[in-house]
Formats: sequence, C-alpha cells, structure tokens
Amino acid sequence: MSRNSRLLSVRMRASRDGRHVSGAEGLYSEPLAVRMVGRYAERALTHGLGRPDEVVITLEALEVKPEEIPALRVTTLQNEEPRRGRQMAERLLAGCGIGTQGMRTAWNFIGRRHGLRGGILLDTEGVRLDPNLERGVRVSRMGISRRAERDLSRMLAAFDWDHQTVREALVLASKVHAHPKVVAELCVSDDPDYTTGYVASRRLGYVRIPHLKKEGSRRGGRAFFIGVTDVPGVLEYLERTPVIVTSLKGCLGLLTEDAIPDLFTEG
Ligand code: PML
Repeated sequence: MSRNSRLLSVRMRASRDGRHVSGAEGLYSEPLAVRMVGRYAERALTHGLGRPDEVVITLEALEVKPEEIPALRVTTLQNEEPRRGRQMAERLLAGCGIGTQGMRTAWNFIGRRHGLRGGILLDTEGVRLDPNLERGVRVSRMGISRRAERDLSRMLAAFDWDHQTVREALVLASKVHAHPKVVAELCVSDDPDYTTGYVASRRLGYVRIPHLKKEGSRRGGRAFFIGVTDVPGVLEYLERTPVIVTSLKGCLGLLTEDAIPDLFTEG
C-alpha cells in the first residue's frame, strides 16, 4: 500500500492534572497525518478550556479498511432557554422509545462532574451497560473524507453552522448511529462557552438544540442508549472499528418544535 493510500488514525488527548481538557481525532492519508500531528498539537496548546500539562498524540496504521458511512441528516430546533430545550430533547428521546427513568439517568450523568472523557452506555430504562464505570466509553477511530468534509462545510455554511465543533460531533454521532444496536443518544457539551447539544438516532438524524444548558457550566457528556444484547460487540464497534464518513444525508435547516413529529416520519 502506498503512503498516499494507507490511512492512519490520528488521535489527540490533552489533560491537566489528570483531567481531560480537549481531544480530537480523524483518519488521514500518511502525508496528511504527519501535518495533522502539528495541527492537533497547536490546537491542544491553545484550547480555550485551559493549558494542558500533557498532550498525547497517537498515530496508528489501520489494520482494516474503514467502513464507509453517510453522515446523519442535520436539523436545528429553535430554542432560547435550557428548560424548553430539555423538554424538546425529552420529546425526541421519548419518540425513540427511551423511558422516563432512562432519560433521568442520562440527565443525572450529564449534570454531574463525572470527569469521564467519553460517554456512558444505557439501556432504554437507564441501566448502565458499559463495564468500566470509571472509564465510560470512548468513541474512536472515525473520520471524514476530504470531499465529504468540503461538502459538509458548504452545507452547514448555508445556515451559518459551519464550525469545527459541529462537524466533529456530527462525524462522531454518524459513526455511533451506523450501528444497528444503538437506539438514541443525548449529548451536552462540557465546554462552558458552548451551550448547544443534540439528540441523535438513525431515524431522527442529528438534531441540534441550542441553549440546552446554561452558559458557564462545565457539566456535560454523552449518553448512548443501546439494546441489551451483545454489549461487548457494540463497545468494540464504538471504540475500535474504523469508520469514515464519505457522503451526506442533507440538512433540514432551522425548524420549530412543532416539526418534531415530522422528524420521525421524514427519516
Ligand atoms: C462537544 O463539545 O464536542 C459536543 C458538541 C455538541 C454539539 C455540537 C453542535 O453544535 O452540533
């Protein structure tokens, strides 16, 4: 395989006093991977959440060709305040079959200072399924092709949503929901300056909710709701199977809460 055709997973994790500060990753051809090491180092050292005392950058040659997947369809719901945003998130999760207790467990996890870098796996009633409660689940080994990233930037720019945070979260969610056992996901950023979160599922797509938390809060995280069978298989997929986004499923733009029922039928 030539230097240009083999893909590498490049991952950056930055921490301070053992606590996660920032992270990023992608799949790149070898020449680009070399350039990304520098870019990720710079990004880690200039991150708004604080100066890390340790930055670990990993380059790993992929043993298998990444699975090609489409990005989830993108929507943003109009919202001005966290209480309303939370109600919208719950309507979306309920439509995916998540029970009240499942939602409560997810919000409790997201609302506490858990110090986990990744997310947690829950069944639809909120029973924790990932085996290592201290570590959680780190979705990894995903990326986007250069062409798909260009198209994605163009698509998001039409709505003024073309930001790295959005693109990266969409790639992660697209990997997660390409697995048939994943039912839904709730994500709130732990960045105190970033208040948009999302609910995602294969049917709904990637549904962004602005002002899902109060500005200034460091609380956040991801809860993945999955079916109860083959948890090790899902875990292996999320953490280790390489996946690359090579196409898009489009964007429905900015919608009001009234459009929520349509999101379930237009998938
Ligand atoms: C994160 O901090 O990485 C999570 C971001 C979630 C929302 C991204 C978006 O605006 O779509």
